[in-house]
Amino acid sequence: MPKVALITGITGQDGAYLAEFLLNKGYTVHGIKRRSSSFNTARIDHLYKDPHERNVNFFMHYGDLTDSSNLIRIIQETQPDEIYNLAAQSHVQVSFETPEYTANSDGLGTLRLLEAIRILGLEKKTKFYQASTSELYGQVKEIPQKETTPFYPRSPYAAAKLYAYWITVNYREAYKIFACNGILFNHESPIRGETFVTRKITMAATKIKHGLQEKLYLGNLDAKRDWGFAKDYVEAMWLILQQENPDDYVIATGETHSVREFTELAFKEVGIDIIWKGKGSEEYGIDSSTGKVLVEIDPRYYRPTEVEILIGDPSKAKEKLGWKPKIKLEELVKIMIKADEKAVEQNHSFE
Ligand code: NDP
Ligand code: GDR
Repeated sequence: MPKVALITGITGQDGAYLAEFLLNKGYTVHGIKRRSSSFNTARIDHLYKDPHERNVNFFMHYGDLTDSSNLIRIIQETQPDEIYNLAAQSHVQVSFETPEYTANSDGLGTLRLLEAIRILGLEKKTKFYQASTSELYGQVKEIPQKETTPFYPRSPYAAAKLYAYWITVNYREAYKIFACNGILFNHESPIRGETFVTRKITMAATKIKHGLQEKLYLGNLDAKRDWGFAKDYVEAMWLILQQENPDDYVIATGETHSVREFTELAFKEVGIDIIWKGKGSEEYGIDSSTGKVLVEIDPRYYRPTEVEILIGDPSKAKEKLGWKPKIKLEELVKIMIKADEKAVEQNHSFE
């Protein structure tokens, strides 16, 4: 019998890559998607199979992490060997505007899934992966950050994910559920949400090159992140659940770069050399050959509390999982720009 996986957040960046990865491994994959008034399945449409066909191994269920009865029913019906909890209100800045909802979906949502496993008596059968985050380190206490580095969340998102982290550890210890945290540092791709800074930058650089956008407005250029490639990271999620014992792992590249550096790389990739002038909120980026201002600061993108620097130490994952990142920043930027170029060209041909 093929293994059965249930993925929450299947319509997101990681959910889509993980679904593809598990289907390639021969899993039957069930995903939970939210009802929406507009289409929200663009990232997984290529995996869709008509449920009337034979040998279908990919199924979608309507659901929401804020609805326990719905989660219990889906888990009862699907009897998963592995649950990957990737669903979340995942935008840090938005969490300052919707803190209660973020706590409900990201914090309590994790508890609801773990309780469902317990209520259904699946403690011995169902393994559980929790999408934990480098945001837990927040105001960092150690560089680089590893599994033993103390947490100091700096946003409602991170505080909600802190609860989710610890409830996962607690259910592992209290009920012997094979429950694990992957503490993943930022990971990006051509299907990254368009309001996260990397994708916002690669799309803007591409559009500016093609004359489809005038300027890019950004917030804190000094923030530093350890950016990896999402496809590499979903493999780590799977590896974490294939070990003999449940445990928590940092997944990162071990390199850190500023938003300013990422911006320079993206513009360089489309053939524009950016030079920076001014300081703080007055800083701006110009095209060195034309002198045109292409990047400006909009303080609206500053966060009430910021995470200034993240850099992960993935040694444990390397040693125990045999995992290491294949794609580093320069190549990641190239992959993202190439995909955005293609999208711009395709849109053009429709105009
Ligand atoms: P996305 O924002 O791309 O995807 C989030 C997914 O969660 C979407 O499918 C979304 O549905 C779904 N979702 C949101 N709220 C609910 C809810 N209440 N009930 C059910 N589903 C919901 O995130 P990523 O794929 O980038 O990240 C996956 C997970 O990993 C998230 O939990 C995130 O917090 C965490 N994480 C991400 C990192 C990253 O760098 N990408 C790093 C570390 C952790 P819809 O499409 O309808 O909006
Ligand atoms: P992050 O990602 O908050 O690290 O959370 P994001 O790309 O939103 O921000 C990264 C850094 O860039 C700075 N920044 C801007 N950010 C956005 N979104 N838009 C801007 O215009 C901008 N200008 C500067 C931010 O201040 C920040 O310092 C992501 C999410 O995927 C989380 O779900 C996940 O847990 C963490 O990564 C690890």
